[in-house]
Amino acid sequence: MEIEPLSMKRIFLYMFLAAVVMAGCGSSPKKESSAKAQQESKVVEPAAIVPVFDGDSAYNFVAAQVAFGPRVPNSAAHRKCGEYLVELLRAYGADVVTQDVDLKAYTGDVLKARNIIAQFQPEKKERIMLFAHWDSRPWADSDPDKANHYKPILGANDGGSGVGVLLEVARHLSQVPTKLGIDIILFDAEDYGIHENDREKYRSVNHSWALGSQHWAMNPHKKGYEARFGILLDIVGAKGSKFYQESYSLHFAPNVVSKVWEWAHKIGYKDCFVPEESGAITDDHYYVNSIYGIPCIDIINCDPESPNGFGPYHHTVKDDMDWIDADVLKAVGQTVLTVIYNEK
Ligand code: AHN
Ligand code: ZN
Repeated sequence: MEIEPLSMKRIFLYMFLAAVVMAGCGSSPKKESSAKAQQESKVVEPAAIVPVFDGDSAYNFVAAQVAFGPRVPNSAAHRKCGEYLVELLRAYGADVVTQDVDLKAYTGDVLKARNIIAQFQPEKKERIMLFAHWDSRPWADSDPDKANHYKPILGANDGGSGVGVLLEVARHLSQVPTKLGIDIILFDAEDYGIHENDREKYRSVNHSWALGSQHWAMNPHKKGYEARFGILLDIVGAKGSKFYQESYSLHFAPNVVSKVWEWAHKIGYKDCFVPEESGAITDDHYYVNSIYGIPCIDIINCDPESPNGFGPYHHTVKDDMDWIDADVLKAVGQTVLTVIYNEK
């Protein structure tokens, strides 16, 4: 019997959908189905081939960053991790440039910061920007134990998870090109914002967070740089994560929010991509939107019920690998891959 090409494509599409729906969002992976998905490493959609995102690989990329220790600007761990990220992205075939810059923290401290820009298919004019922050917070100022309030955080989830997902995306970009050019930008010094105990003393200070992205937005790596849209991944790895639609994202880039949540739902991640508005979060995307003008969104786990608005690990010494769930990384990463491989 002959099978006509379209129905063959359909069969692959259904196999793929079945695989992701079974994996669910934050459920433990079914060994057999994920092995099967691996075998079929390419997924055929009517319009696009979307690679299968490997949650375990992303998990390992998070662990690799955490193994350096807290990536606090001016520390040896920070510098070494920066080198690791540049080398890895180069090994994946990206044209990598860095912005090495002294940024002034609200404390007056000078941070030896580095934004890392990995350009895939740099010759293409039509581009998508994917970004995350790679530094970790110098202080666990939300820790339940006061004795930890001046200790640095490991930032497995806060920082590490977004970068881990993007490194796994980069691995796929090295194997299967997208129609558009992709820029993966890892911003530095996102998490040096005002310490809880300094709120009063520095109440007139604004814009203490996201220093690396503010610098980039005022000094892009290429003159006249343009991208169709951008997606920021921040705090995307914790068990049981829910991703609400963040308010600045809805304000600046409502179409991008719709596109991303629609794809997430289509491929089976309804449970964690909740189509409801959360609050506004001052994060790297705020500055890329408001200063530079690229419409971009923030995929970020927040918890409206918790005292600091995020999960219980947030800005505590417990932001470690124990919180990281490969299935959550997969839900986010597969959604991002589906979005970027479908863009033409
Ligand atoms: C503020 O708390 C103002 N912004 C949160 C952005 C953030 C911190 N993302 C990670 N850590
Ligand atoms: Zn943080």
